[in-house]
Amino acid sequence: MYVSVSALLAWGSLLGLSQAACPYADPAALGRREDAKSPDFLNDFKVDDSKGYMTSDVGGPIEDQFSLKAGIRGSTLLEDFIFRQKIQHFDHERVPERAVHARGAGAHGTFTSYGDFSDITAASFLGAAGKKTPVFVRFSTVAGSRGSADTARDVHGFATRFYTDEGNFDIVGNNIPVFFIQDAIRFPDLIHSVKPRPDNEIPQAATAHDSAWDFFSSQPSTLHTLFWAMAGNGIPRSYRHMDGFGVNTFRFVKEDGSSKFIKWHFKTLQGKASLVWEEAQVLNGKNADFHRQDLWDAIESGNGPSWELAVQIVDEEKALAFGFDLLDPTKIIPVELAPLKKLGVLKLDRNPTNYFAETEQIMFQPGHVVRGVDFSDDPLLQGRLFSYLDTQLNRHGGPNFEQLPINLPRIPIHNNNRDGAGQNFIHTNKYPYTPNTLNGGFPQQATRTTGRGFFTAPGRTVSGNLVRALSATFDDHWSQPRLFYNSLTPAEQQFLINAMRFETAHIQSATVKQNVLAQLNRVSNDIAVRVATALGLAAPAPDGTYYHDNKTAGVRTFGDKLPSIKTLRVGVLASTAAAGSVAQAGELKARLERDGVVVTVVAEVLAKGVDQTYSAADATGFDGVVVAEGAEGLFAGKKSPLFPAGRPGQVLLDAYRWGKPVGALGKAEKALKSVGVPVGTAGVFVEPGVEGLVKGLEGGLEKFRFTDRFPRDK
Ligand code: HDE
Repeated sequence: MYVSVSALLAWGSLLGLSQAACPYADPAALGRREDAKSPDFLNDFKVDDSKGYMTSDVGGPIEDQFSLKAGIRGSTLLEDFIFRQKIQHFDHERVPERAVHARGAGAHGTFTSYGDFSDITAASFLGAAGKKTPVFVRFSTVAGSRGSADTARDVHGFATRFYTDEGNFDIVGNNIPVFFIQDAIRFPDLIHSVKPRPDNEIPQAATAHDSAWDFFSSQPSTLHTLFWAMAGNGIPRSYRHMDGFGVNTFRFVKEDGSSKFIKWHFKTLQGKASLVWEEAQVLNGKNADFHRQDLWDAIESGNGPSWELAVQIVDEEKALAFGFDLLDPTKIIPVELAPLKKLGVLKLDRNPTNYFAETEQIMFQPGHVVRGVDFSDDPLLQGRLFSYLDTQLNRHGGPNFEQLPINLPRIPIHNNNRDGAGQNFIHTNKYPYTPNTLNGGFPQQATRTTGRGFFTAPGRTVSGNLVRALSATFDDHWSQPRLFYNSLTPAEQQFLINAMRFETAHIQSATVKQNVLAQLNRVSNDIAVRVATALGLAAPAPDGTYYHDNKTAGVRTFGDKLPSIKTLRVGVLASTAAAGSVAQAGELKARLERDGVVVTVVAEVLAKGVDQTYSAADATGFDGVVVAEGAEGLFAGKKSPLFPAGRPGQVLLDAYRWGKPVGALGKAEKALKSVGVPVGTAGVFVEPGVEGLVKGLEGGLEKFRFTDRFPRDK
């Protein structure tokens, strides 16, 4: 493996370093290859197969289409190293998938700091306005295996690697700001309870089963995260439309060694948006790749997503000042108590070249911190600091995975770690120990004052008796789920209730059902009653110990206008059999595309101006649906061998039922009527001309979902 000096120099400038200040300015100091062709660090590792002959792994040109046989009809020979090498490599292609977060997608981008934040942290990537740091982000679901569907209801991973000029820094976060448990030692129990049953490996990527709810209801620390997952946050519209959170409390450490507690936040600049459960379920079958496709397409079209990185900062003496413990990862700090301080913007703009080499082999660790960032004593975080490195040794099979191109820091590595499987570096130092005199004392020891040595908070102290227990300050599991629930719109509250009804209706055990109702009742008697009703059970009498009417901002996924409709998708339903229908759809498409909306014209057959057929189209693919004139005849029960019975009407009606804006041009209004879409209600747009329709429809896309269409208990 080689690292090119000119690639590093180019990274140096991306990192915001002047050529003179860049540590790679002296190629000799690096002793690595100097023939780089591109500023992309990873380019030096890429293999271009566009010319040349097929070779074996060791380089000789070969023919690999027939095995070597003893006679034309004879058996294959053991000496056929070409056959053996090819088959053997194939036999070893798979590595263990991640124990959790196996299903995911990632992309490259850049973080740009808004300013010099040395007044709060010594982290160099936050040290100057406009300073740029390359990043790679991987999004994921938690429970499903690598081949599971994207739109399973789940917590979603949001892991970010910053390739800073002082080493790699990872925020290994989620799209939900809290976690199910408070002590890392319970993580295997949590995961065993949500993963498929041990006997028949059912269900895949789902919590709607006995063991998950058995654990949730026996371990009420799960309730807060569970509430977020049962609301829209568990089924985001896309990775681009969700926030990210560091979850655990970390510390910012300043140059003088003083520190404060922080919580990391990534706020989506696309706006938060969620699917509704019925469409998420349909998507699980129709398009298991929905989220990865969305991210890929947005980046390919030049509309890569952005997030603002922010922190909540709290004095360490205030760890218990808010009525909960800042070391407890099941709690948010409501923004009313600690405002978000914005630090910079993260933009994703480049798709990976090779999924395995980049997205699969990236190894994030909460322990990848840089100067200026430190851990807290949060017992979940402490356990995470062990687990990621450990599981990665298993996945990679050896200790040198940090040398893989996607993991390699963009700065030189000097230490006395040696050998091991897959060692890529050729160390020239014959004295790999410290202290030494024979190598001139190198590599030198950096300290806080010499060589910008890495340090964790020098002031940290711990004391106390050894105990296997959690602090009583971690005991309240019910107030914050209630805070979350109180902060949702009534429609979202109903979605949450519906999700709980769906999940609990799958529970077989009467005991587990009763335990669930008892826990819900501690959050809210109203919730317990509404879930119990659907289960045909009586709810317990109110238990008001933790009831309150407080609310907080920023937790809901419905009810706020999206800041942009760019990249949202609209399906225009047309007919190739009706003169002018496809042309009118094309006119609407051209107009919407001027505003960045992605439009698919659907008709019976593929033809000029038609992007998709009815047989392959579905409302899950669109954020809004419009019928063009001439297509109305397809909705009145007309049968055709070209599409499944009723498909045009199904696309329109599903879009309506799932709360999406729908519409019709001119006489296509008939289509709405024939499938029962109530013309004249909110989010249903009928206009004679394209311009008028676009105005209404775009407002509808901004609103995203018309939640009044969903029936509510009250
Ligand atoms: Fe993880 N987690 N986790 N987790 N986690 C892993 O590490 C673990 C937790 C998160 O895209 C694993 O390399 C323990 C919280 C993400 O590659 C594993 C505990 C949060 C990813 C592991 C937690 C996360 C992982 C599996 C409780 C949000 C995917 C593969 C103490 C802050 C990163 C791997 C990627 C992955 C352990 C809890 C986020 C098994 C023991 C809290 C986003 O080591």
